Amino acid sequence: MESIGVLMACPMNPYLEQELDKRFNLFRFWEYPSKPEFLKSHSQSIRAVVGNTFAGADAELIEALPKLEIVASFSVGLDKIDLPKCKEKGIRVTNTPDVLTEDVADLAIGLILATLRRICECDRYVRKGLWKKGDFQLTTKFSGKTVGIIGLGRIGMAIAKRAEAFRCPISYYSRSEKSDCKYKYYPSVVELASNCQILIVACPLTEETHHIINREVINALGPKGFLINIGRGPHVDEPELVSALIEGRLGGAGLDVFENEPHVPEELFKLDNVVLLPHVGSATIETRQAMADLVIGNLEAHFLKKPLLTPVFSGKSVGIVGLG
Ligand code: 8YV
Repeated sequence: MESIGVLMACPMNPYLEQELDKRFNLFRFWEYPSKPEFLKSHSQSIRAVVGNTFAGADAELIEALPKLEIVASFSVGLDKIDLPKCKEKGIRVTNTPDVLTEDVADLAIGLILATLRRICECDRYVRKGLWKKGDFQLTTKFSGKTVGIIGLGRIGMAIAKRAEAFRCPISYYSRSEKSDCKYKYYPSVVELASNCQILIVACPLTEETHHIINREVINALGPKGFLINIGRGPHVDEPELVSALIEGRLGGAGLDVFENEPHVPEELFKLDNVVLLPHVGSATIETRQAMADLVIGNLEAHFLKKPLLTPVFSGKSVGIVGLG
């Protein structure tokens, strides 16, 4: 397989890079200052693209690679891949579901605790020597709070199970009600937000879920409500969120993702009621290795004409596209 051209869209994981390099003719896209020149010289040899949530395979790249057979994403989310274009051209798509579910759900709970109990701020308080001057202010209890989850896929469900251990009544919004689900369903995000204290975004980013958190939803969640986003930045109308936090129309927010990563609105840096993370939902050594192994396994399966491990499109049939 050493002669097969594989294009890595951006740096994502050293182990993945090293293992791809051992097996394939690996091109690191970011190392080429002129993308058009690179494509002119190498487009005929590239048969696979490896992308992630920062750089995937858009229509322009897909059109520029006439020999492209498979896009293997180092992520569960597929929002950086032009899926209709892949489908139209019979290009296979794989992602990395399941292996990251627990980490992302763990991080969601961590974000809730950090935001409500102000853990990061407490840490800063101690480091600055402020404890000697007096106790830290009181914070907000998590156990027993009502939790609303947008998107009850694998990740949403894993968060729900964890929140249950904190005695939290769970409700959810998704496109349709789940038949075998004990949690309360709300047919609109505004209704869900009006009926919970902690609202968690855990759905895939699609045209329908873009800015699913808007002014109306934020106002429904209210000054005592908390927003937790472990989905995608563009799920949230960020300027609306920032103004709601500044004006005290929202109690607080725990955010792992942002609209224009790695840029984070600077107004948020001044606020004490937010916790800001650099998109680290799946970022543990164990999970990133498992994700990398899935990417490699999918590429090997494809080129050895074996069944794909985690197909989204396997050429003819269409799997379920989702975050978790
Ligand atoms: C990573 C993610 O951000 O799987 C996803 O959808 O958001 C993440 O696991 C990423 O793709 C790692 O580079």
